[in-house]
Amino acid sequence: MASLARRATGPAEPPPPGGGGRPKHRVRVMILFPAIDLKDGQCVRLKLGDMAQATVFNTSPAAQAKRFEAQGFEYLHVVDLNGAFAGASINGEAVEAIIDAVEFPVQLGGGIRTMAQVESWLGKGVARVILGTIAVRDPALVRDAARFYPGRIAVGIDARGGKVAVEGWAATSELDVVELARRFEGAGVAAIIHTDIDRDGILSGINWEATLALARAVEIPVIASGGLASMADIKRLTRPDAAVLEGVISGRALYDGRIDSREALALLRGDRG
Ligand code: AMZ
Repeated sequence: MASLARRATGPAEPPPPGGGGRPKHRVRVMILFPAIDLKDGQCVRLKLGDMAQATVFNTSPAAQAKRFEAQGFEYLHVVDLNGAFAGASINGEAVEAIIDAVEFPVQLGGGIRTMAQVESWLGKGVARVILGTIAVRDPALVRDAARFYPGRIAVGIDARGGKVAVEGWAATSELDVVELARRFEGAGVAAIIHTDIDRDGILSGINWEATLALARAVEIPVIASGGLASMADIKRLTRPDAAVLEGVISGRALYDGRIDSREALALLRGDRG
């Protein structure tokens, strides 16, 4: 997909061709985002978001990022886990090493809670930032950021039983997922990344029902996350009703070889490219 952002030089995606705006729920390319979660400078996967249950998959996040790029992925998903708990970027050095090591666009979340942090990361070459906790606490800030940086702000909605969790998932709000998502309609938000916490890192399969319901309820493109387990999930993405999605994030299944990157990318490109 030639329109993906390269570095901090403008909106992540130009308006689609054809004028008149994007036809509702018509996504051209299904993106498979490999995930790098950073804990204490290393590339890890957690189970159910629990920092005590971390498996280290690579001690060099930059080397892992290069590996994903060489495998043909087109967009990298990075989370600063310590940052999500602390409310500020903690693994900044590792993130900068990743950005320096690769050419493909990187989206970054975890601990980005102020406009200054948004600007700083976009200035350093992150293609788009993911805002989670602050989207609940201060939606106006997210709308302002999206207005200043159209196409470069994504909202991370992490759901536990349909309710939105924040602060590294240590706290669950009373807010409903769709209700939160609707606060950003028309604001220029590039994507909503919907993570099902109760599935994350345990290979139990994507929560299709909740993710597709969200995607149908809003105009903002939705990315599925949490639980991607096997090629069956990838195949599920090629079914017509999944065309409302912009993509899917894969962590553990890619690291432990349950999903073969070549096979998965070929399947998605064959069907959607
Ligand atoms: O695994 C976790 N405990 C976790 C996680 N992966 N907690 C937060 N996050 C991710 C969210 C989102 O991408 O999925 O951190 C980001 C949100 O961070 P913040 O600081 O904006 O709430």
